[in-house]
Amino acid sequence: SSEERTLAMIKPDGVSGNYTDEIKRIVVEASFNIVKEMLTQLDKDTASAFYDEHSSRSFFPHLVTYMTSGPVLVMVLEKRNAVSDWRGLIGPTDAQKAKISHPHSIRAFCGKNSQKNCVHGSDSTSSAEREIKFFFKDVVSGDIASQQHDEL
Ligand code: YYY
Ligand code: MG
Repeated sequence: SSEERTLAMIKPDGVSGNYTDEIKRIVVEASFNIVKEMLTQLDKDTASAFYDEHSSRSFFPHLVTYMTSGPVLVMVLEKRNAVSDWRGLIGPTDAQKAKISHPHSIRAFCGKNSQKNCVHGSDSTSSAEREIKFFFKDVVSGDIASQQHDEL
């Protein structure tokens, strides 16, 4: 099929700021199917491994502290062009810049700055595959019929 999957996450400031319902409304309205979802609290090792590509950056320790500061909602989203469509919906990394350049984006709406930017989205189909496996080891690519929609 032409369906594609991406890994989305509502970060700690998004969950604690009560943006979950509004973000999920945007997700459904944009015709994504929520294949899987999990409310979880990242520990230091998990957050560090998830963002391993940034481990040498100066912001990395702060990023890990932030990502472990409260619960996150991890979702597998599915639709045609899910990876690029979700990146388009969330907007640029820096939420302050998003408010100017992409005022209707999710990060403009609920993000604070380049760290507390409310949501995550995989940046490529290969990243999506890695990140989906990272959180949902049982999700087999393309095997839609066997997926369960976990209610919180
Ligand atoms: O993919 P995306 O989340 O838009 O940005 P990345 O450049 O991959 O950075 C990942 C993550 O790192 C970002 O969402 C927040 C954090 N971060 C930061 O805290 N400070 C920066 N200057 C850049 C990124
Ligand atoms: Mg990224």
